Amino acid sequence: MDFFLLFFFFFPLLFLLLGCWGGGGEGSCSAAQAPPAPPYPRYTREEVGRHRSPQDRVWVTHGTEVFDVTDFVELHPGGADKLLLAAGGPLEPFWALYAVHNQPHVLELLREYKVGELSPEEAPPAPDATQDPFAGDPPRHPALRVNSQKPFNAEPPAELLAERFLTPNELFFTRNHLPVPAVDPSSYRLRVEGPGGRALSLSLAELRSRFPKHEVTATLQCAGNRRTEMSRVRPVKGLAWDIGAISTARWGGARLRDVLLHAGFAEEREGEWHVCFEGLDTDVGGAPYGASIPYGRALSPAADVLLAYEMNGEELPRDHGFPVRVVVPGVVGARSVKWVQRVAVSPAESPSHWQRNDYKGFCPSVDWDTVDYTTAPAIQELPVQSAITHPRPGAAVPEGELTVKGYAWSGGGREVVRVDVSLDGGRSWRVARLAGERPAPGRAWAW
Ligand code: HEM
Ligand SMILES: Nc1nc2c(c(=O)[nH]1)N[C@H]1C(S)=C(S)[C@@H](COP(=O)(O)O)O[C@H]1N2
Ligand SMILES: [Mo]
Repeated sequence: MDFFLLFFFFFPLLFLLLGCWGGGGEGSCSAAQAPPAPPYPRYTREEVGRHRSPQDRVWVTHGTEVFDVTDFVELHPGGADKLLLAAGGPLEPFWALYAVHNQPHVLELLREYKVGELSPEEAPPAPDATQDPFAGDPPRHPALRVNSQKPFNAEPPAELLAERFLTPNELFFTRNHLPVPAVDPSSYRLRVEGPGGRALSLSLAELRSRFPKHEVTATLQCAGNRRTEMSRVRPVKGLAWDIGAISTARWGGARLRDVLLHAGFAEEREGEWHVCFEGLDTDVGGAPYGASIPYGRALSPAADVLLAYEMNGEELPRDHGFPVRVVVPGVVGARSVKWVQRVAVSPAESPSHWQRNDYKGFCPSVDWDTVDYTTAPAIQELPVQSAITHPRPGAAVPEGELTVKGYAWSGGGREVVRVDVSLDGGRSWRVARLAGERPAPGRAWAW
């Protein structure tokens, strides 16, 4: 490694010297290769995004600076394939996964490749909903594996999933059913209502200041995670998720319980009650995305249900529910309603399509033409799950030693106690070393 680094540092210098000596004549030091100097040209994120391969040049950003690292790709100590994941976009989410880059010499090295500055963020064009309801969607990280552009559904590259316990916000999987609503945080209101309590209307500032901030590290998983593998057994309808419709973040917000108690709702209620959520995203008919959870879970202090306004220490990104989303740990992602605008206590489940006519499990002989959704309960807690993130299927592996990485998680706060790995089709097994946090019993919300 030391040899590598010396080589990187001295190479540009060497090049300059040779250029001056070898070239002879006047002005030969201002070689055509000389990197652009200040004032740097300005580029938009979109322009940077067009440089994603050695043929088109490989550009990346760091902060507001733009770099052309094409000539570094093959020299990268972490491998060309890894570096190329960041091509066309910001380095930060990847460098959050590989802390080896948090050293001054790495930034110095990067500086050699500077070619420009990002132009100040242009205001996004006013979305013309009649033309394209998705025109107002936010920009996304180019490394995401996109399963559907409109609505936007994408997952992080599988080989990065298990590199870090917390998934960087820019790489967290996104599952949208509808266009991303544009919410003005200063006029945002959360309504809370239903029989047995008084109606509340909370501003974002009130939600932040009136209730203690509670933090929970929780994995969210979409019910469709790994559908591509399932489809190999038998074709199923739905987005072709690989193994990445799952991610983990540290969520911060008010406990739903605290807000409901503040509104006067009782700790416990007789009979079957539900807490219903409505998002600000609506379908063409104006119906919002919605879902519900049982009342007991919403009120339970041990269930850690949040009205979250923070994700990994930052405000929620637009794709993940800015300014406020529900986070229901241990429960199928569909109930963690984003852009939540209304919380309603009700004797009935959410009337939403996504509560009543989707996200349910049936016998293998039932199909889309014969299904009767009323015969199955809405999925809440998910079962145990695990997948290998490295190596990927079909990858060539070296002779000798191989490190296998992956994730394991269970719904309902149930702790994963052991993961066994077989390298010979199940004849012999090895027990994996588990990384991550030590959870409180029954509250193992994270992978
Ligand atoms: C222009 C972009 C990048 C630059 C300039 C860069 C630079 C470097 C440097 C200088 C090192 C060696 C650090 C040391 O050991 O002191 C390194 C290592 C590494 N980089 Fe990067 N890197 C870039 C992008 C990336 C990306 C996008 C990823 C992952 C997706 C990545 C993954 C790694 C890994 C895994 C190592 C450790 C290799 C090892 O020690 O075996 N790098 N990088
Ligand atoms: N308002 C709203 N909330 C929503 C959705 C949605 O489309 N609209 N999708 C749900 C589904 S199915 C999942 S899996 C999670 C995904 O959350 P994420 O995009 O932050 O990963 O959000 C849930 N909450
Ligand atoms: Mo989902």
